[in-house]
Amino acid sequence: GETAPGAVHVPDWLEPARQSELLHACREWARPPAGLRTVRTPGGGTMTARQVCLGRHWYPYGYAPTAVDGDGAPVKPFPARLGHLARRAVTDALGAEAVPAEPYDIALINFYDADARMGMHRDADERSDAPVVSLSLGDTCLFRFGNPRTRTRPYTDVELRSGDLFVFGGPSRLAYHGVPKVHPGTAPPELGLAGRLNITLRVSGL
Ligand code: MD5
Ligand code: FE
Repeated sequence: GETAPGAVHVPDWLEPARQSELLHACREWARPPAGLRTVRTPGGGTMTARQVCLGRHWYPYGYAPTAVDGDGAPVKPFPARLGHLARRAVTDALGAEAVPAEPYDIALINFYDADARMGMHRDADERSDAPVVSLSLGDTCLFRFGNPRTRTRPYTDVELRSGDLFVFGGPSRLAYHGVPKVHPGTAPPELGLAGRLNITLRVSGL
């Protein structure tokens, strides 16, 4: 359903077998070099969700070709199949006319354990207004979708579950959002994941 203009939640978009495949791939991508790392913020804090990047390395606040705040190795390439997945996701959520002309070229994968959170923020480091595609695996979380003007209310709270798709396009592309809570032990048992994983697919415009 449409949470706000351009923000569309599609529950159960990934069938269980595709969730397992994607989880397996994420575990491979998380291995060194340029694997999973803790993100340090300019203020001296650390993000509680750990992250791995494909295509380009995100660090606060920009993109680099190497894991500049990790081991410095070149970032793993963005797999063509994630580009196909992104275009299919945008088509299903927003319609074929919303699929951008530029290729999807970045994946950011966030791993949340039971205590991880993500504070309210905007994703403004891309030089493209192409929709962001978000895929969730594992534990259910409380996702807080805000508004493009302020970090505060009004916001809409949505539960994101394993297999859910969320696409952020149009006026929702620059909305504030965050993950205030992960619900431990709520992942589908057959998936074999303790915690939550979120994959975002993006167009860098670089
Ligand atoms: C997550 N990730 O669950 C979320 C899902 C991030 C991040 O926030 O920056 O890696 S992506 C949610 C998102 C992306 C782009 C725009 C909007 C939400 N939005 O306008 O609400 O780990
Ligand atoms: Fe974000």
